[in-house]
Amino acid sequence: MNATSDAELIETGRKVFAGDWKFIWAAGSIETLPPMDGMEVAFAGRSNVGKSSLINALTNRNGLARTSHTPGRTQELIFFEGPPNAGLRLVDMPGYGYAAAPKAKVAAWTALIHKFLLGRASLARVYVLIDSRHGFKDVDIEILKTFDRSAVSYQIVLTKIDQIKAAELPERIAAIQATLAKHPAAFPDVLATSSETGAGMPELRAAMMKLLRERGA
Ligand SMILES: Nc1nc2c(ncn2[C@@H]2O[C@H](COP(=O)(O)OP(=O)(O)O)[C@@H](O)[C@H]2O)c(=O)[nH]1
Ligand SMILES: [Mg+2]
Repeated sequence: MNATSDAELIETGRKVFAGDWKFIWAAGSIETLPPMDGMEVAFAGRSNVGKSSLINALTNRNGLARTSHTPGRTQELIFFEGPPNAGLRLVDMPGYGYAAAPKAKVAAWTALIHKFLLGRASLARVYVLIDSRHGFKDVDIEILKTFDRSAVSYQIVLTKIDQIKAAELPERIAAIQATLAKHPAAFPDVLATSSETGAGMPELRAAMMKLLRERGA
């Protein structure tokens, strides 16, 4: 892609995310999902990785997705919808890897997510959030395997890059990419973000605009 269309996608993304974003639906089971409409992108990651903060930063809304200091609380798929005509929804997935979660709960999470990923034609991509300070944990790798078995492409988004030294970022990204080479469903580019400083938000918004275009929206 050339620089002109990059700039154009960033500007389109800025406009779409400057619009009105609202909560539309919460689903605790596969039977209670909202009817498919437009394109959806979902955000997955360990509890506390910064999913809710990222959705707030993307939409410039502090309280849109509740951020919580109590990990592992949300056990629902939460849907947010952008301005009319944008045709875009964001899905906040329940966090995984909460240390105190009982095995049955983990199994229920995996089953819900697996069904969601298999049956959701409107779902264009899953952004898998990874804390830039910690990189991949074993539980993340387990989740990547779940995603590999699904029909949906996924991409890694590093969070909280304001918490690491700028000089460390390239090696963190290289380490992630080395692991991704073993996961064919993974999109090879890694997005580096901070909800605190806003770093990476224009690029992430633009990436969604690109997906919308590829879908012919
Ligand atoms: N420094 C910093 N802290 C962040 C960032 N994103 C999230 N946090 C903090 O990390 C904690 C968990 O964030 P939250 O969005 O609730 O994570 P979730 O469980 O994945 O939804 C909160 O205390 C946030 O303020 C970031 O980009 N930089
Ligand atoms: Mg959250």
